[in-house]
Amino acid sequence: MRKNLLLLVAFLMGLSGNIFAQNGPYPPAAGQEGSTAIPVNSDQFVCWATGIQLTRGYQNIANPPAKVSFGWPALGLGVAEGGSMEVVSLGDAGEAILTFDRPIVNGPGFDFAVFENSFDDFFLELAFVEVSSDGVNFFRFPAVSLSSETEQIGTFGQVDATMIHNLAGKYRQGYGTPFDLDDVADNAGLDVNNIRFVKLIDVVGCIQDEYATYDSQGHKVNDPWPTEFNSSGFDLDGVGVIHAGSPYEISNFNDLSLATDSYWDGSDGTGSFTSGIVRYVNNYDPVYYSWSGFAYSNMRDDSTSGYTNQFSAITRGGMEADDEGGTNYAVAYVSSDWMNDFSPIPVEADFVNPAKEDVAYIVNGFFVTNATYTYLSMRDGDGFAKKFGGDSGNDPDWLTLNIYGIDINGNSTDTVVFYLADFRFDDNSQDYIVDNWRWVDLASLGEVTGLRMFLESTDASAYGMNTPAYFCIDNMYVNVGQNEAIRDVENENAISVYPNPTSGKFFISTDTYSTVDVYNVNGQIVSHFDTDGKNCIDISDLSTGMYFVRIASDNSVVTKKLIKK
Ligand SMILES: [Ca+2]
Ligand SMILES: [Ca+2]
Ligand SMILES: [Ca+2]
Ligand SMILES: [Ca+2]
Repeated sequence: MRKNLLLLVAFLMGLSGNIFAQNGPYPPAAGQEGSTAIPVNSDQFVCWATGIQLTRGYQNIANPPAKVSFGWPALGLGVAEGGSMEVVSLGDAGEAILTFDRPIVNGPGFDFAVFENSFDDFFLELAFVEVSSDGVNFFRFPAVSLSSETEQIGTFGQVDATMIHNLAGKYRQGYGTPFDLDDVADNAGLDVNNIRFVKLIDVVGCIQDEYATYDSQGHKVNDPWPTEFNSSGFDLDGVGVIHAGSPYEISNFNDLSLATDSYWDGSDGTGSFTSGIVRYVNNYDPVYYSWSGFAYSNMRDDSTSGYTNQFSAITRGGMEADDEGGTNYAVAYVSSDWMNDFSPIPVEADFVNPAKEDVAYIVNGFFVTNATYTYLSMRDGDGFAKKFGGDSGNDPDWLTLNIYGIDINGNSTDTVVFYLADFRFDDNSQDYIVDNWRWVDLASLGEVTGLRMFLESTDASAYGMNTPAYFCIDNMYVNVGQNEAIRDVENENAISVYPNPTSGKFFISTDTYSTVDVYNVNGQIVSHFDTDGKNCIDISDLSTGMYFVRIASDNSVVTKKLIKK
């Protein structure tokens, strides 16, 4: 409601006319000659962000602690709506890190574009833009702001688009501000043909020394400030990609059917579930009705403490959840080895492997958050586990998620350690328990045949962890394109299957094969065909979904992915 009021007031002020001539050297507003603005419906866009790690900033950095709350993370994903409301507000100095189903690459001209929600060409709320290939080292586009460094652009002030460059938010809603990776190509540590992350950082826009941020030329960046509303700062509508590499496989659990506010815990005895090409192992004990390993859920309870709420994430839903929560994610429970030394038994994920051949892929990473049960136990303590920090708040407690891979030879890789809670800071105000979806980068593990994960806590005894041993994940990105064998298959133009997707019959572009086997995503053969001189295969009897078609001839085997619709 306050947002609407802000928009109305600012709109009426805008009607009084723009106070600027075009004073600067940079491209003008959308629709004007020489503008670089790209309309949201442009066919240049090949994909949009599919993952987001959001860190909200203050409504007013000079008057903490109230933070912005307008919109929700998923409003920064997918195709930009081009309106005022379908956005997520970053707040003063807030940040968003976006991930994509495909790497962004440096093609001719602009490579991606960022959409903000400004309702006109002047109320421009700006953000710095950075990119990364590894999720660790981010490189900022060389921004320029030639706006006044001595006169604050006020709460409803105006920015001249011709005075700013390489800052997101330059153009009004419905028009993307484009970025060319050529501008950051000289950075060691950045592969402009493998950009996996785009990071947006609200500029704050205050010119007081205490809060000022600076452009690449040392100018203070000035934009409308203060904007002490729940929608303060840069408002992200979406990030569209113009030049992209080969797609990743994404395991996001949205391909699993689940009723609202429910979960699957393995009590049907199947022992695992599959999302995309990743298989998640579940152990269910029918005697004790207990489970460990992975489950999946769309539970939304972020307030009920205790074991009865073991299937909820503190985020109230998965990566794509809206204001109502929901959408699927995975919940893991790490049991301890009570038969022996009570050490944690790692939970397991590996890949669907239809050809039963050794495959290893690079897992880019996934998003993680705390389970509600674990979060509330660490925050408040419970009958089994301590309150993190202790009564004084000074105890240096922590909870870590530890992830390692299994390489093609069956050996364990290095371990990536991620802090789900960290109270080791001398300044207790910096202590935190993760309550949003956070990216965990796993590319450093190299090519793996699967992942193993376990938890460790400072609150433990000889009988294992006291802290509830749960965590939640969503959106695992697997880079199958890095695997030479698979890449060769994908690039095998000599044999194709078509149409793909198919509703029943499909054709193979050769009749020299000897056998065709169709595998489901669990690696089970569901159909077998011997050559009979025909190249038409009928799978009308199979249910809809993804299959692998393995075509064998005397001297080669080719596996093709096929969608039955
Ligand atoms: Ca480019
Ligand atoms: Ca805005
Ligand atoms: Ca949006
Ligand atoms: Ca999901």
